Amino acid sequence: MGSWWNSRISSTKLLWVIVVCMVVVVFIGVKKSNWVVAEGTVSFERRPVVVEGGGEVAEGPSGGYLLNSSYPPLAMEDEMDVELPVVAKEDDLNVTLSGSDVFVSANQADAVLPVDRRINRKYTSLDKLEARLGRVRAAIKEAESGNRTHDPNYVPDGPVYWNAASFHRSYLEMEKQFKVFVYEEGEPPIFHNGPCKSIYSMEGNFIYHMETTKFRARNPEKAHTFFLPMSTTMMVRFIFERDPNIDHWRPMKQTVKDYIDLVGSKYPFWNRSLGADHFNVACHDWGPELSKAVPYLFKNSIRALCNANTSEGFNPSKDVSIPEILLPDGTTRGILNGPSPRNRPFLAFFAGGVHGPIRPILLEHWQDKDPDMQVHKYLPKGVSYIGLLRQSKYCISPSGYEVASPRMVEALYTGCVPVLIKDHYVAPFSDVLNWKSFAVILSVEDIPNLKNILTGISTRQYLRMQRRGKQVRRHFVVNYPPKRYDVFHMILHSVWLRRLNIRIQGVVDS
Ligand SMILES: *[C@@H]1O[C@H](CO)[C@@H](O)[C@H](O)[C@H]1NC(C)=O
Ligand SMILES: *[C@@H]1O[C@H](CO)[C@@H](O)[C@H](O)[C@H]1NC(C)=O
Ligand SMILES: *[C@@H]1O[C@H](CO)[C@@H](O)[C@H](O)[C@H]1NC(C)=O
Ligand SMILES: *[C@@H]1O[C@H](CO)[C@@H](O)[C@H](O)[C@H]1NC(C)=O
Ligand SMILES: CC(=O)N[C@H]1CO[C@H](CO)[C@@H](O)[C@@H]1O
Repeated sequence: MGSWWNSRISSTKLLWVIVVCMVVVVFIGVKKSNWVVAEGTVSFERRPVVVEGGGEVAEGPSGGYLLNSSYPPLAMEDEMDVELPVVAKEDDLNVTLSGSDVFVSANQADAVLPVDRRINRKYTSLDKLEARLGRVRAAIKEAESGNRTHDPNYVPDGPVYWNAASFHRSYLEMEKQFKVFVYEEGEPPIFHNGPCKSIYSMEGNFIYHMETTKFRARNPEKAHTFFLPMSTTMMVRFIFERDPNIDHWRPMKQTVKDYIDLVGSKYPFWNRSLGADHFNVACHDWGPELSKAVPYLFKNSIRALCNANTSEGFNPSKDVSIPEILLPDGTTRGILNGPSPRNRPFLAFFAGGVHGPIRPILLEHWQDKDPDMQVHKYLPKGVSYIGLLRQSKYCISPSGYEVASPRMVEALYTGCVPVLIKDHYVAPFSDVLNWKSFAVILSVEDIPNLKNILTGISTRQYLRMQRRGKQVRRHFVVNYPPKRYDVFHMILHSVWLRRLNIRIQGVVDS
């Protein structure tokens, strides 16, 4: 044991870790790296991540995600086969996230010595993997100032990105390195399945594409993250409790809990990170609530949610906002284009149900008030919704019952500039995209002034936003099979970024 070890760990703590222990180390840098900070568009709240039992608190980054360039130099791959220091030096760590239940007591561990050797080998591969991620972080950081890499399909560029060069490098590194292990446990229709049509289509789409993509690792030892292939929408459809005398959440939450218990007892990975390198997707309104079935799923795991409502615990430093995309027949056929700005006679358009607190205010001020402002409840028969999107310069996307709505993607698909009126919402891919460059972001208080605000935007600025909206469209398009830079890859990239921001470390001391 090195002397630094003795000097840093008290003898009581040493007892805990004496034979085998696992420590999850979450690296959270403090630097505001502008490429992933969504200034103003969304509120990046600081939310503490509290791990039960451990009592230690990991603070979220102040303002965005970080790629702290001053990670300690990492050993080259070849050297990694030799045993590594048991824990990172204290100054390497920002926050240590270590629940007491990740420690194995000396007595327990004595009895299972053969297992230790197995675990030992496992950690070596984890350490290699982490070392490679360390080099990726450095490469992404370097890309901010370096020359651009050639890319045959598309080179991200321009103000729609917080930092196009860093994003590009991060994307290319993801393509080279990222490996996701998909648990095979669970049966359809709840698992390995999900809707691919209609409003929750992103759930089924992602699950299906994740199971068939080249990013899927067959060997979990080589995986950076672990995907939980469960569908909230399918749970609601098949095991929702309709008896009003019974807690209707219970069977669904029990299913989530049973699944995590199953994979957590069968494999070492959930316990190793307390869920921090695990992720799931949910587009259904109840996704956030069902994730509460397992405290670590809610607090530690990467939850890719359509309903990225910060008031419901969405934490942008670890969770991923995904777009809600309404696919009537499961494809984007016929909805991916629109006329030029010159051929858009209406200033603004909205049509939809009077759900939630914001829409009544919008309708009160603008329904049937002004022919430039096409604001309606439901459209009369024979009037085309998609046609009005195409005839309008700005398309209003207010929250309904939930923050997510397919309207902003419909706007981008049809060349209409989205106007977001949402509270507590983190827009999809805000880690990479600067929404303010291609959308108008307003608060509820702006509604009475809506027309003035929109007419106050110069034609030049409008044309810029419209052009940029067409540029980012590729990031929201659903393809079969997925294409580079499309919505599947953007969701995966957001997960990749979250994974880059943590460091998981197995500790063996023998
Ligand atoms: C990066 O992380 C190191 C160690 O965690 C820390 O000492 C340093 O202050 C951080 N750098 C910045 C710019 O935040
Ligand atoms: C960037 O490109 C220029 C010209 O092509 C070259 O001279 C320079 O060395 C390159 N810089 C790096 C860091 O590769
Ligand atoms: C993970 O922890 C749980 C609860 O502490 C335990 O029941 C389970 O057996 C552990 N899994 C493994 C693979 O050790
Ligand atoms: C977001 O979460 C808060 C807190 O649970 C809730 O009051 C609100 O209705 C949710 N949805 C929207 C659209 O804000
Ligand atoms: C040990 C260490 O460097 N801790 C820092 C982690 O980051 C927070 C801010 O996010 C700092 O306040 C801590 O000092």
